[in-house]
Amino acid sequence: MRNSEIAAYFNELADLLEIQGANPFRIRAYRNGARTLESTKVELTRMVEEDFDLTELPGIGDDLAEKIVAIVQTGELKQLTELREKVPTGVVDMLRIPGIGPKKVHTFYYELKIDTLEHLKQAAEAGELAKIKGFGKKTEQAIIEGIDSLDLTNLRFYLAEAKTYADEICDDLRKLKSVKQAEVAGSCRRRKETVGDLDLLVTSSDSGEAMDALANHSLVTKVLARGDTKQRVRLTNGIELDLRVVPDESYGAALLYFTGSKEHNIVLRRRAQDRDLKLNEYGLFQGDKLVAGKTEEEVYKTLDLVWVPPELRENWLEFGFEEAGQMPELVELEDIKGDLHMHTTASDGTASIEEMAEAAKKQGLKYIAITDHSKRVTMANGLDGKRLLKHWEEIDRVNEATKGIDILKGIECDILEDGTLDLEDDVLKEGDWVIAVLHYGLKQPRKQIMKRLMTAIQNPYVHMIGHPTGRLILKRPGADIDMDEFLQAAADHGTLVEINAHFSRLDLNEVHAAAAKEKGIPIVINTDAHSPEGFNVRQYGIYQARRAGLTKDDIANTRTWAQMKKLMK
Ligand code: DGT
Ligand code: CA
Ligand code: CA
Repeated sequence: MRNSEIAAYFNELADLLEIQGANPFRIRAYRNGARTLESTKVELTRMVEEDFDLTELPGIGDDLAEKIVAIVQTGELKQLTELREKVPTGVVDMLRIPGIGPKKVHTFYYELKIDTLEHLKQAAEAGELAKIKGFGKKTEQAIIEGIDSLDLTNLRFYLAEAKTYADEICDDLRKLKSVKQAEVAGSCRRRKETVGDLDLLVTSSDSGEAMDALANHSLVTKVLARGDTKQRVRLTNGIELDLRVVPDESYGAALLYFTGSKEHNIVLRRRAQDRDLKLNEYGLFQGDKLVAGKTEEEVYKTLDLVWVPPELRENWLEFGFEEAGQMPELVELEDIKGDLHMHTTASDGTASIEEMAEAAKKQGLKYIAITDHSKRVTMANGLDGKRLLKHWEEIDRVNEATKGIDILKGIECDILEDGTLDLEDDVLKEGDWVIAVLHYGLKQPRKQIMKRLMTAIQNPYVHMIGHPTGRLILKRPGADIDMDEFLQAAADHGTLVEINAHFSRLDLNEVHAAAAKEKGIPIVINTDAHSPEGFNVRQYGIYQARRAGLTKDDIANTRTWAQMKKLMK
């Protein structure tokens, strides 16, 4: 435990005490103590282990010293745990509003009984805050703007990051004796592109053990709230996680409930009502009698439904599949045989052709296309026609010498701003696999963007449009594309489209990927790897395809290269 983490306990303690209206001297003592700890160079954990007398440090008296020892030895501060139970999380959240301190929060909570940011904003908008002494219209406006600026809904994380953290914690909780089952739920289980917060579900004979283990986990920096069966913590990367401990007989119902989506759940609850049943996180009930709840399958079955893969639980495609009596067998990672988008040191990759081929083999792939950048991407040392033809000779040589995988001659060719391709047809036609992409001028008007895409789609040597919109999730929107026109043209000219598997691209998105399937366009899932580790994003492309309801057949590179060529122009 770092000193700053110990200090955080005292700062939180001071905040909570002040919200409660405790003695100002005590509050100040904790704040000063926290400051002292933050500036102490010696590691406190070690000092405690070595039995050093902490009261020798300036600003640390008996009370603080005792508390530091407790924190280091147990990871807990009893007084803080008790205070957290008394002050709702929503009230503590108010401290995040710029210019709002514990004193004002005290007034909101104890005088106005406001306990969430949402209600606080509503009260400010209704002019209720200006009625109390010391608050004016200006403060109200500042509070409204302050809450908006927290941008709570937009604080989201890439699936890849959220899932990595959640999986590690989940695996560790599973190792506990008292824990029978543990599963990640929420948007992470549905494999959404981004995750707001993590939801973790465990069944356990001893909820305390699971919660203690979570509180002490190396990825957890702070316990935000703790009840008998619920705990909310903050992880080292800032994402928050809700843990829920449920009895074994409710596991399926709870997993269903906390996986969501809310919209999917609403439909399920309505179906339950139609059958005179009641569905909640504890089970499916007939009166007081539990009729299903141990597994998700059981609950679905009682509602006359087949189990729905979590990726489809958005009240979008799944109930149509149910009605038609055909829940699709969604594509799986193991189905993928080739990867047709990657880079080497010839442009901006970090590994050689051989190294990429070896790494691909380890992933179980049977063929890859090396697709370095074309010359327009000067930053990435893009290839001109002459260098590309040489590079392709080299690829042929390496391919000859490499067993167990086919290495294809590819290129990621830029579609220039003026609507022409970065390389001549005479060059492109020598390759096995040509990707065309938009990199520059993404903000051009729709008309020009469409003109560029049409050039590429209609080119007889272009096999696929890579990351069609060029968006970067959480960073920038994609180009303004008439998606229907784009996909229709691709279908008409036999040009394939990509789901780029990189977690910041996932381009096409699930709605457009489903539309591509509708038009009968084979979709290619590629990693766009720039290093051997780059192949690790393969799974995210699969999740995106699954969320679009796509099966093995819908994905072109689940075929062998020989079979796949039949789908290409
Ligand atoms: P997120 O965290 O914004 O990425 O999205 P979710 O889907 O993980 O949402 P979250 O964390 O608020 O809630 C987790 C699940 O719990 C959600 O998918 C469905 C369920 N849930 C939460 N609140 C409600 C609710 O008010 N009604 C229903 N039916 N389900 C809810
Ligand atoms: Ca969530
Ligand atoms: Ca949640």
